[in-house]
This record gives sequence, structure tokens and C-alpha cells, in this order.
Amino acid sequence: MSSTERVLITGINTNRKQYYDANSSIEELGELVRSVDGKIVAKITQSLKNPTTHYLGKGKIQEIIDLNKTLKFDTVVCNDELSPSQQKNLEKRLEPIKVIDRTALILDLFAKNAITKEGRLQVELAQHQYLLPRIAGQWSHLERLGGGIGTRGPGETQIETDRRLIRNRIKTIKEQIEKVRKHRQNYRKNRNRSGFITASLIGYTNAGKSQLLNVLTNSNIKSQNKLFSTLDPTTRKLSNKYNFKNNILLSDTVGFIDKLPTTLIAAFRATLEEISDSNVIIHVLDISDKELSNKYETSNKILKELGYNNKPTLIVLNKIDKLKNLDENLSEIEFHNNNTAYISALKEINIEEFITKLSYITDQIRDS
Ligand SMILES: Nc1nc2c(ncn2[C@@H]2O[C@H](COP(=O)(O)OP(=O)(O)OP(=O)(O)O)[C@@H](O)[C@H]2O)c(=O)[nH]1
Ligand SMILES: [Mg+2]
Repeated sequence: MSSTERVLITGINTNRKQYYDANSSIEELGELVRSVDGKIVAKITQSLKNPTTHYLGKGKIQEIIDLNKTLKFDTVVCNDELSPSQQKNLEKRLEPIKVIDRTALILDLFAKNAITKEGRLQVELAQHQYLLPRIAGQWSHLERLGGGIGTRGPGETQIETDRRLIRNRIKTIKEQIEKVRKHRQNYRKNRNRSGFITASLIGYTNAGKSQLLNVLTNSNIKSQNKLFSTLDPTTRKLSNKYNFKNNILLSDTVGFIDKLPTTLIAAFRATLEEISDSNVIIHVLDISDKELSNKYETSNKILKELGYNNKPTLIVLNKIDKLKNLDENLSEIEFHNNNTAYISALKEINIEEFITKLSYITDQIRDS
């Protein structure tokens, strides 16, 4: 997405039990659009029991077409992953406006932020896997030439050729990622042999994981008010100034989000294994976020899906500098005092207390 791209964001409220209410979810979609530098010009939501064959209802689609006459947007972004046919149907109605779904937007953001070769490979894999079932739609112009005898042949052949090329590319990328993965595994084995305890910083995107890593390890990783700033894992030794008894390595890695595309989780396995091999999980949360408890639940759900939910965990409630009092935002969640630290990574408040609580956990690991 380019910085001049004008975007209408849209979503449906299905009234089913969801981690987010529709409004917060659409606001987050807005954050995703801003993170790829798109300019939001309008927002439209609809209450529907289920998405239609066009994702939105007829009336809403007409509303969008009418709105476009004055607002002139280039792109409509939908807040769910569209099925290939929903995507095609909606595109046909809205032509020439481009239609993209939440998954494609997240993939775009990942592509923008991937720096290392490993990161790029993983994003490319996820992109191809997303594209494969959707490739037919891209040849729909041939169908519109009239369809039937004569047009079907070349179109189908081209689709098959495209699919074969994508499948080949997927195979090559998977082999390359597997090499990186083996290399990482060996590296971690050596590290564990040399007696390090390892801790992974995990949590919702934008919670302050990288900021905390920077403070604790005296580093300078990019930390910014955009979603998915970090894609590639970074591992550093805890700074000496903390006088920590145990040798500890901290890893920062990719953040979580509601409705995280499954293609991305699968593609980022090599990166996420950094978490699976660590002894401790440091779950970072933004205490000032009004969606705190939903985001906590979402992150826990993803951890569980990945199978990393039974590790010793320290909960970090970050950004306390933004609150007037500590109880302000905690009504819905109960945290155990022993494994919870209230800090500000940015203002470096209560870092010592955090270190004490982390020592408590690492001592137990050492002694077990
Ligand atoms: N006020 C305040 N802002 C903070 C604090 N910690 C981090 N931030 C800000 O929150 C934003 C996100 O911080 P990051 O460290 O990039 O967050 P992250 O969890 O690494 O995010 P991703 O890499 O995108 O998953 C940045 O603008 C930080 O400056 C804090 O303690 N207080
Ligand atoms: Mg980060």
C-alpha cells in the first residue's frame, strides 16, 4: 500500500462471542492500515448474523459505491479473511475499487517490515500460500470475454501454469526455511549447553516488548508506535548492571494480534521456535490499553495453539506511566502478585522489581 492510497475500512458485527467488539476490532484494522501508511477516509460497519456471499449485504455495498462518488477511495479493506469467492464477488461489484481482506493487509505489513533473509522467506511463503487458492480470480477477465467454448482453454491452462509455478516456489522456500531452522536449533542447543537460561518476550503487538528488551539488554532495537515493528527474533544477554545471579538470555520476537492469519503462524514456525525452546515466558501487556483483557486472552489463545502455554510465565504490565492509578484498568483480570510486575519500560520505572521477580522464577528453574 502506498502513502497516497485512500482507504475505506469495513467490517461486520456477527454478535457471536468474540474477543473484540466490532468497534475495537475495526479500530485495530485502522491501526494496521496506518502501519502500512494508507490514509483512512471512511469507516463502515454492518451487523449481520453471517457474512454474505459478497461479505457485506447489498445495501451496504451500494452505500460504499455512493460514498465513493464524493470520497474517491482506491481501496476497500475488509476486517475478516474473505473466501476466494467472496473476494471475487465483492470485487466485481466494486470495480475499479481494489478489495483486500485483513489477512492480505497483515501480509502486506509483514512484507514491509521483514528485514532478514529468514523473515523475507517466511513472509513470501505465507503470501504464496494465501495466493494459491485465489489465483483463479485473477484470470476472471478471460471469463468475462464471454465464457464457454474457446475462452475456457487458455484461461485454465494459464491458471494451472501459475499454480504449478507457485507450488514449486513454495517447495523451494520451505527447503530454505528448513535449513535456517536446523541452524537455529543447533545454535540454541549450544547455547543451552553453555548453561544459559533463556526467556522469550511475547505479547500483543505494540505492547512494548522491544522497548523492554532495549532497557534490559542495553540495546537499540526498533521500537515504535506501529503494529508489527518486530518480525525477526533478536536474542541478547541481560545487561551486567542488573547483577543477575543466573546467566540469562532474552529474546524478542514477532507480536500477536486478533485473527492472526494461520498461514502466517505456520510460515513463522522457525521464528516462533525461539519461544518453544525458552525456559521462561515474559508476557508483556499494555496496562493502559482499554482492550487489555481481550488482548491478554487473544495472546494466551495463540500461545496455547502453539503449545507454549505451560511454561513458567512472568506477566509484565507495561506502560504504567500512562495511568493515573494502578487499579484503573485491571477490573476484569486477576493477576497473581508473585508472577506479575508493573513497570514502565519507556520511563524505566520498577525495573528492579521486575528483575527480582524474574530471578525468583529462574532460581526455581535452576534448582529443579
Ligand atoms: N508510555 C509508554 N510507552 C511505551 C512504553 N513501552 C513502550 N512504549 C511505546 O509503545 C510503542 C510500541 O513499543 P514496541 O517496543 O515497539 O512494542 P512491541 O511490543 O515490540 O511491538 P511489535 O514489535 O510491533 O510487536 C512504542 O511507541 C514505544 O515507545 C512505556 O512503558 N510507556
Ligand atoms: Mg517489537
